[in-house]
Amino acid sequence: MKVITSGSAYLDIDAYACCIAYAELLNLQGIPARAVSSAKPNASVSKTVLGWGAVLHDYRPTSNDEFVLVDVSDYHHFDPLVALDRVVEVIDHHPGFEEYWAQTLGADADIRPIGAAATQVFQRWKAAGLLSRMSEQSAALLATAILDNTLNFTGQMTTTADIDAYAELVLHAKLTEDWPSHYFLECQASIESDISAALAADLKRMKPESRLPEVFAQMTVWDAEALIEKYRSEICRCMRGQGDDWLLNVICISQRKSCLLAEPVVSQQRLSRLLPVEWQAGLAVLKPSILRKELLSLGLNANSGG
Ligand SMILES: [Mn+2]
Repeated sequence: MKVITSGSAYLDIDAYACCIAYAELLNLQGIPARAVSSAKPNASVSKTVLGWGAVLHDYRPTSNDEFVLVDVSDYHHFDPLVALDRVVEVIDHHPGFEEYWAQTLGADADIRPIGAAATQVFQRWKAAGLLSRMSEQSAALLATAILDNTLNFTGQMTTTADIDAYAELVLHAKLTEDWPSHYFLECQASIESDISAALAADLKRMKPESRLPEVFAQMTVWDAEALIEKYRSEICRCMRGQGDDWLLNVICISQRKSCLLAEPVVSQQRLSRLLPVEWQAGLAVLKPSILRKELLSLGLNANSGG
């Protein structure tokens, strides 16, 4: 049995879509596979998305299981059910562990800079010539994962492969033209209904070599300024509870920018050392928007002298 799984902290729409759609492809190819996760979906897996009815599978571990990791390659953050020595394939678009997996798995590690891991999974379907047999749910999940991870195609990691994959998937899934705005507004409503849960659901602890604030939360919404204005004190209270070096990146889809919120001066300084940032009362705006993994690349490159 191949167990398709992802990270330990939370499951975003990209990880969720990749687990389900890749397990479906392998099963169609006669390779027994299950989409499994011990982590809970975060706000990016919206009510409408959950309503499509695609689900993760139950899992009873056996010692013969092999693991396929999607949308994660840092083995410190693997789902706890993973046995590291039985990882047979990695599909990911986060930087930092390319070399390790190239040495361990060779061609079975597919880690590259691309907007969404969902695009990589789409390409597997395409290469297998099985796209016409993909379920509508999987097509809708992969399409939505591409929207989310590319920030509606405004993110700096967006490639033409992401745009092409979305175009094909959206037809197959029969999604309407207003799906992007509908989706992102729905995510914002869900975030606003429980701010502290939304923060916890996309919060990472960064290592010192990342040069980033130790506690780094991120959320993607339609209107970032409205959210920060309305919920700033609650956000700061939650973040202070996580440590004294923290940053929140609120990605604003409608205005294609990032609103950074960091009250600790030390956290503001970390960012300012990596890129030009103008802080005003703990707030800074970056245009175009930037993703945590893009900032991580900046920090790691700064270390290697690049
Ligand atoms: Mn992703």
